[in-house]
Amino acid sequence: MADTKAGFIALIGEPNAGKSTLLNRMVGAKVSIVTHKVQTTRARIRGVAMEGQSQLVFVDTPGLFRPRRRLDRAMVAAAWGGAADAEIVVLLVEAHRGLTEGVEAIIEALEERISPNQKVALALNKIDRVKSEVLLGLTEKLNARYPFVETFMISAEKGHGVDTLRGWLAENLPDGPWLYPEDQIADLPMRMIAAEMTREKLTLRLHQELPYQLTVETTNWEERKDGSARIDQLIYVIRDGHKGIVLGNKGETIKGVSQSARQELEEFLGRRVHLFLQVKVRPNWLEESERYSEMGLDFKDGNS
Ligand SMILES: Nc1nc2c(ncn2[C@@H]2O[C@H](COP(=O)(O)OP(=O)(O)OP(=O)(O)O)[C@@H](O)[C@H]2O)c(=O)[nH]1
Ligand SMILES: [Mg+2]
Repeated sequence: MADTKAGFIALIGEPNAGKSTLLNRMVGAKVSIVTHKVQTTRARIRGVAMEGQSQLVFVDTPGLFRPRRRLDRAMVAAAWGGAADAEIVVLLVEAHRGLTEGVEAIIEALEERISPNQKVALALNKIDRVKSEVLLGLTEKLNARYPFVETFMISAEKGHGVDTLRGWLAENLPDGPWLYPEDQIADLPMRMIAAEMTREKLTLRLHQELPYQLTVETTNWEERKDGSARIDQLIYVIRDGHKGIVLGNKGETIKGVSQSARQELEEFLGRRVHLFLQVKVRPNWLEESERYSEMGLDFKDGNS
């Protein structure tokens, strides 16, 4: 077809800005996990949306922040890598927080990293949380700081302004053939999506630093004759004490996590799932390259 368009659109921003929420809304399915906590997304996650003759390949990225650990550095590198590959970069800024130090740092980095053939748009997100009067001032302030090609005011969660953004993105992608089959919505192995679903439930239930000190891997996936799937997953934690907390009193916590992850997996797959979770203490997993490749990250990116 002659008049098709396609390309990559990277969603970048501070942790918690709403990037994954926006990706899921654009795609119309939950392919990237979402929590109220910062640093939920750890690797690049691609989701595909169609708009007329355009194919929009959204790239959800980890939030950009000042990294401390190897994992943090690998996450931030993955985010900038996503931006580097994109035709269009959308910077999400939380409307109720405005031009924070974190956003300022991202803009400074953008000035160095963006090439002239890339377009950078601004999306003020969470507009449902502010009075509309503040939006104009914020738009002016941010555009004085960086020459965004366009500014959008959206609520990724409620859906306000998202159609306008999608339409503009579709128009502004380069001409070219589609990059994925028309019916594909995600570009992530199913075993990884499944591990992420469990990690989401763990992150929602566990407090303080614990969600940042564990990782989940799918170790086995078995299709059964009755149409159901048996999925085995390992949760790596760094301390004995953490294992106890993840299991919870009489195994209550892990049971709750397993139930809600299983329900979501069943919805996603449209069939029955038997989910088996095991917790393993591995004090050094944050320094093991295999854990990074399982997450879709480059271990070397974490070198300081
Ligand atoms: N009120 C409101 N909340 C939103 C909106 N968009 C996202 N959120 C909430 O903001 C929180 C963070 O959303 P995420 O999509 O996980 O944010 P993220 O940018 O992917 O975060 P990281 O992966 O940690 O970088 C969640 O609690 C969302 O429900 C919005 O438009 N309005
Ligand atoms: Mg995210």
